[in-house]
Amino acid sequence: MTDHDDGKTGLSRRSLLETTAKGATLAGLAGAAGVGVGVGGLAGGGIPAARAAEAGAAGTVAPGQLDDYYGFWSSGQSGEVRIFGVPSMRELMRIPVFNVDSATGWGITNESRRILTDGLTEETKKFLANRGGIYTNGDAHHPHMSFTEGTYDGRYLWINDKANTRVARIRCDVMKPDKIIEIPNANDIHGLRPQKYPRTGYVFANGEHEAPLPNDGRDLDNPSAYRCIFSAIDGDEMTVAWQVIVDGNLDNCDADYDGKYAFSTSYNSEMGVTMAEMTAAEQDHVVVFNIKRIEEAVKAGKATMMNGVPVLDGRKGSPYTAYIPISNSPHGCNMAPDRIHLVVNGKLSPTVTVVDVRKLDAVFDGAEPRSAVVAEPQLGLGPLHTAFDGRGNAYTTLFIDSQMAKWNIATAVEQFQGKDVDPILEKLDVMYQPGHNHTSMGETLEADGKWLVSLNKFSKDRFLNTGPLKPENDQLIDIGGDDRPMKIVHDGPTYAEPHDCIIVRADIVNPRNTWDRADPIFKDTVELIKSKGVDPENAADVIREGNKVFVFMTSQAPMFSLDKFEVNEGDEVTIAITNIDDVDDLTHGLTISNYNVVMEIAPQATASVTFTADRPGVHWYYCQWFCHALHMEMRGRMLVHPKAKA
Ligand code: CUK
Ligand code: CUA
Repeated sequence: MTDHDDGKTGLSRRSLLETTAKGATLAGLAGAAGVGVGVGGLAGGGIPAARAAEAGAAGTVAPGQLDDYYGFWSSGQSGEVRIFGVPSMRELMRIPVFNVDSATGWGITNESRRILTDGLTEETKKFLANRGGIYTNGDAHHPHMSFTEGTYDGRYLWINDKANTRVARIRCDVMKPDKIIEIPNANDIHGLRPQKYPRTGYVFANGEHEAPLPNDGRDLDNPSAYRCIFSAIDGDEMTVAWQVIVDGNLDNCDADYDGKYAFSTSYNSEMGVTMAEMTAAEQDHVVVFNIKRIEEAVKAGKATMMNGVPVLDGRKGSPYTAYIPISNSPHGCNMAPDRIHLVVNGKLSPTVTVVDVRKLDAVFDGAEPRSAVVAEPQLGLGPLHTAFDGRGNAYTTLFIDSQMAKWNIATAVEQFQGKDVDPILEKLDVMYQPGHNHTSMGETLEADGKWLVSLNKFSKDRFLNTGPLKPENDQLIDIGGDDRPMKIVHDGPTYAEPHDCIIVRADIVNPRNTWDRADPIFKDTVELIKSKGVDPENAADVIREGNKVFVFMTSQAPMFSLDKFEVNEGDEVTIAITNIDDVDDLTHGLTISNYNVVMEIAPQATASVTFTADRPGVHWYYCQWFCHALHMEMRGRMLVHPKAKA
């Protein structure tokens, strides 16, 4: 469906361009074969411009056709993960993670609340006890997939929560989070990347904000006692394996392709707390973590246990870390798929700094840290993040210039050695102020150099005015080959605020169509139902135990197995429903009117919710997921008897 070596339509870009005169077939082809063929050009060839634009706006994939890639987008302060199709840029699904969701009941159902609370510290549980028991916001920046031997393996996604210092794991077989953990000792997890080799393995996570350790109310005006912490999470167990205290704060991170090093940028090596202090030094740094030395030290018992986690002191001079000076306030940190070059993006400096990771062993043996720097091309104003095409080129977002700079890594190295060459190949205007960018498979050894997404922070005039709050603009760029320029083929307005995304070949991701009845996410609920002597798949039971009432039902289009039940005011009611439909896409739901209760029950799932029946009266419960011609009729009544008046 794309114009790159298209196996499906058999149409090449060239053959399409040659048929431009045949306007009638083109409208179809533009959709089927991709706007990458240049809709603007085709419009001149006989299709009305509006029609061509429509083909473009509809995306590069025709209705009914599937995308080549899954895109996993973060959503910043919305707290969720979004699944896109690439190259159509169609939003396929949302995965609630750190937010509370009105459609699925995430944050309301017992199953989701278990996942949202199991990984919290006792101190946080206490803090949340009279605040509804869960955090209701999150700030999700960096979604990244599990790796095996340098490429995505389709098992999991991880995502950080900068707002409440958490890391979530999403199971890619069902596209739901199954573990969310709070990271002790650290503050405000920002940068997050999985280990690429030999597998994930570790998930590296940066605590961005430095704070007193322990953070118990001391030291407001003694920032020299503030600490910043780098964490390695065991991605299989979802526990923190070890932590390292660093100098400076931590921003973004990445890992190498050899399993030896992880890297984190620091924009505040000064450990300043005011803007003037944070930007004072000419040089900040990237910290290199020596994974083997850290593991050995932890094993040898050299770490201090803090809140159950072994913590090493990796401040300057320690054997566990190296600090490579980088010009003022670096931000993104991106490992190239050539396995050699790490690109550190300057932000306040117009340069990116390229580190040759093969030179890091020598640095750990005492060589000057800057001896690992092999290039420092000047790209433009505000370099934030870099992506790669697997052909030796890099693409760096320039926030202030509103541009994407394409440059060649080898040429940048030659320039650094004194040759009179210019590594910049091309600059493309993007709309406007790009933060992250990402190429198809670009953070893996299988980077394929087909598509580039620019996540722009401002859309300004690109869309109909939505009032003072405007969408961001995620633009899809056809990288093309090295023989033709980059081309923006799609404008994608998005709600707050995708910071980062990954683009994964579709064959790597293989979600289920219906739930496995033995799934661990609702195992506790199934056991609860069985413990009361009820078969979840044939349930139509109301069981009272004191003031606790259990209501067990099934759903099968278009009926719940109970069309009414009665409880007393003040009862603690648990409703558990098993969706016995096993037809693809036949999701039911339960909403209880005027009760703040909602849940999604996808095919073969069991879901449950617990609430206090403190509002007397007849309350309809209904299925909120359109499931059948008689969907409106899929409802029942809960009667809450009022307490006898004294
Ligand atoms: S950060 Cu937002 S644009 Cu959180 Cu990766 Cu750079
Ligand atoms: Cu079941 Cu609508």
